[in-house]
Formats: sequence, C-alpha cells, structure tokens
Amino acid sequence: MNMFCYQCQEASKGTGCTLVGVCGKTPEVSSLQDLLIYQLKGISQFSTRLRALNIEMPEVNKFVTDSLFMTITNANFDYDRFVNKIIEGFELRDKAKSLLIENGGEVPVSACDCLTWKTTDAKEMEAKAATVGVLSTENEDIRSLRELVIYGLKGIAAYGEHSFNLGYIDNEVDAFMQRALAATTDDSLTGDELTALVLETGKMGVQVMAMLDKANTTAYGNPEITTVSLGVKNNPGILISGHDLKDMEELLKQTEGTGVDVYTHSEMLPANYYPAFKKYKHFVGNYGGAWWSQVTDFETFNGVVLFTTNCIVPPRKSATYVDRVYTTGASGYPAFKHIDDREGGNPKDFSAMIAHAKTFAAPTEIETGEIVGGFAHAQVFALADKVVDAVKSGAIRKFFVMAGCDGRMKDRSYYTEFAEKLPTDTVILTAGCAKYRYNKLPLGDIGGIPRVLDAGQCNDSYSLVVIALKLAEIFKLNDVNELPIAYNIAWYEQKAVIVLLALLSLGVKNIHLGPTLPAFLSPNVAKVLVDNFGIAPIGSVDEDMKLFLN
Ligand code: SF4
Ligand code: SF3
Repeated sequence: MNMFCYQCQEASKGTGCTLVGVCGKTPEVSSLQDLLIYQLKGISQFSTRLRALNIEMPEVNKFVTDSLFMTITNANFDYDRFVNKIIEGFELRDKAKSLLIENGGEVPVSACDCLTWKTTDAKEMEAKAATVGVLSTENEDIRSLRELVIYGLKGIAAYGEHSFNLGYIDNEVDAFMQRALAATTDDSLTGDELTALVLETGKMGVQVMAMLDKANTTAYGNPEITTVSLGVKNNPGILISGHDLKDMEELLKQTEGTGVDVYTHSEMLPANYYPAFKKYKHFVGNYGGAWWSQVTDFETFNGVVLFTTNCIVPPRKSATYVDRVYTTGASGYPAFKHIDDREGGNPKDFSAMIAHAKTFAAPTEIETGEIVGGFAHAQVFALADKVVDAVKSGAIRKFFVMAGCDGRMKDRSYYTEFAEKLPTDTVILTAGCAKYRYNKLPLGDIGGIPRVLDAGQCNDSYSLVVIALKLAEIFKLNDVNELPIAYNIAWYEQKAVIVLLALLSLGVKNIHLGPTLPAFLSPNVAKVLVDNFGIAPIGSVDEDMKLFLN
C-alpha cells in the first residue's frame, strides 16, 4: 500500500485509493495531505486552549481554513506547496504553544505527537505521514466518524474561505473547526459523542453557508433569473472555473476594455446570475460542462484558464493546454502557473494572465443556445405566489432536490435518465455541478416556471433549504418533511459532505444519495444514518421513480 485515501466518491474499488489516487493524486502528495491534517489537530489543541483564555489567533484560523481547503479532492496537487504549508504550520503551532505558556495556560497532554513532532525535511514528512493517516485509527467505526467530521470540516473551510475573501468571518465557526479537529485525537470519545459531533458539524455547515450567502449577495446582489449563452464570441477568452466570486470580480474589473472576453466553466456558471457581474459586456457566458469535461473543453477553448478552487483534473500527456492554465487561492497543480494571494488589501494581479490571453485565438464553438438559472431564495420568493398557486392547483405535484456534484463515472447517467423520466408536473431544484447532467435538456416549464430551477453553486444548496423552510411556513407545516419535496442528491467531494450533514442537522429525512454511498461510512455508521435519517442509496431509475412518487 502506497497511500490510503477514501474521502471522495471515486475511491478505488469503492473502498479507498491505495496505490495512486483515481483523481490523479500521487502517494507523495497524499502523504503530505495526511500530515497536514495531522498537524492541524495539534495546532487546534493549542488554539482551543488559547480561546478559553480569550486569545484568538487570526493567523491560525486562516491557516486551518486554507489547509483544510487545500486537501479537498482535486483542489491541489502541488507537492512543494504542501511542504511549505507544513513548515509554516510547525512555526504557527510552536508560536501558539509559547503564547499559551506565556499566558499561564496549561499545555495539553496527549498521546498525539502532533503537539511536538516537527521537521523541515520533505522525505521525513512523507515517512511520518505513513504512521498518522486515516488508517492510524484502528476501530473502523471511530475512524468512520472521525473522518466524517474531518470531511465536513473541509467543506466548511471551503465556504469559510470564500466568505473570508469578502470580509466575512465567524469566529464561532473557526472555534468549532478547531475544537472538532482536536476532538478527533481524543481516544476517550465514544461513538455516540462522535455522532453528536457529526451533527454539530452539519449545524456549522448551515451557519457557514448562510454567512457565504450573505457575503455573496451583499457584495454582488441577489441572483436573478438569467439566460446564459453557451456559444462563443470572436475575441480571445479567459475561462474561469471554481467557486470564488471575489476572484471573479477582480478578473472582470481587470479584463474590462482589454479585448479579452470572460467565460465561466463548471461551478462558476452561477456567477452569470449576479447583477454586479451581469453589467460587464465582456462577460459573455458559459463554456463547456462540469469539471471533468475540462480535458476536452480546455483544448477547444484555445485561451487561458483560471482555477479559483477545485476541481482540477491532471492533464493527459497529450494535453495542449497545460501552459495556458493558471491557479489561484487554495488550488494548485505543479505544471500550472500560480497567481499569488492578495496582500495589504490590494487585489490579485491578473495582468500577466490577461496579456497571455491576448495572444490566443477566440474559443472554438462546441455548442450553441442558452440555459436559464438564477433561482436562489430571493428570486424564488419573488415568484412565491406563482409557485404556491401551482402547488395548490396540482400543476406542480412534487419538487426534487437534485443538488450536489457531478463526476466522471458512467453510472451518473442515472441522473440524466431520472430527470428525463420525471413526470412533467414535477420541478427539479438544483445547486452545484450535479446540474450538468440535465440542465441542457429540453424539460420545459410549468406555467412559466422552468422545470429545472438552478439556485447556483453547491454552497447555494443553502438557498434550497431556505426555500423549503419558507414553503413549510406558507403551507403551515410543522415538519419540513411533510412538504412535497424529495431529495435525490449526487455527491463527489467533501463540499457535498457538508451539504449532506447540513440537511441532516435541519431534520431533513429520507435523502437518497448516489451514485454510491461513501466508502468512509463503516457498516455501523451507515446503519445509524439509515435508522435515524432514512438515508438510502439510489436504486434503478424506474424503482426510485416509483418510490419517490408514491
Ligand atoms: Fe482516491 Fe478520491 Fe482520495 Fe483521490 S480524493 S485519492 S480519488 S479517494
Ligand atoms: Fe463540483 Fe468539484 Fe462538487 Fe461545488 S466542482 S460541486 S464536484
């Protein structure tokens, strides 16, 4: 075994990647990611004790958030970035320890040498990682619960980082993340206590998604119904992918008047729905499909590509686009150029990338037409009367929340077929890149309400929750599960894990999860989720359709 990782839906053989990641993560990078997580558990023990003395270390909060985000599936493949991050972490941990001692705090006593172990040698880091990774927790149920918490925290970190970039910070979320990381080293915690921590993680997921919603809508306005072009224009282009709207804002400002057009890819599509971005004439639409289609989309795009977050697919040997791809923020890939973080309140500098973009031809058109989106909570509330009337009259029989992630596996054609076979009196509520399985299908509308309502990115699943709670209020229901809403969620990486935990913490029951259940759920932990929340794997389209509609 060279490595062990089972954090995403594509875990090898449905159990875990042991030789090399199906995602392309090397055993070396996997080791460094394991060590970084281990280190966070040590730093968090000190910062949690400091917090009890009313001492907050903002640099620790930022470090923990960045580090968790960097380890999300397909976010960062850059060995050197991880080595440097780990060295930075040792310094931060020792600083936190000194601060604790100076302030009369008690230094934690733990069997975990994450409190003391250090090196600056990359090979020593790799060797150490082999003893502190996921499998170092022997009991499979405790391991399953600990990892469920950590994967939820990774999702929280991603959304927390986007909020931070827009000036929104919630110290309660930081405190929770660090307390929870520290708790994953506490051997005295029982399965029940860890299960409670899992649900608390979900609650914090709701809190961080609400913060990000506020940050995005305050900065850029409420998403509104928007028709997004899928074709191309004649100028050279920059294709921006990922989830970070601050990067989007700065890119649009810096490309204005340069003769370079901006297109969105994958999870950046919802940027088209924000009033503050729609005003830019050179922001011309969306190009291509979900993240995994980048291997062909980037070839035909011809121009420069910017990754603001996950999901990066390591380019094939034959790829011709490698030298025109840039990363920024938590994302990274050794062969791509990286754009540095903001410093001193100044925007990122995209000038070299924009100059590079000007040297390329316009994108090759791969499709034409338009799609409609922008159905986040404020826009749906504006249509509330129409929606409520359609439900009361029976014109809408049922809503299907089909949020989450897309992925490469062939089995995911289930979601396309499911959307196609849904009766015409049903509406899909979506968010995240899962939508690419059906958002270009001609599914029509119900009295002017499109049958696919796209709220936005995966974090905008929060909008779907707000809509559900509002409908429950309008229909005077005490329980959100009494609404005519079914949940058929697709997952891939750890942001979908926090979306799922957030839904559970809000009491949503009977969620169907696919295309497969997470490898990190042990049989006993899976049973707890089935017994208490009615979580179920997807079946065949026809069986599931029958089940959902009865
Ligand atoms: Fe395997 Fe997924 Fe981990 Fe990549 S992130 S190594 S595909 S389990
Ligand atoms: Fe997609 Fe990677 Fe998860 Fe934000 S871009 S949803 S998979």
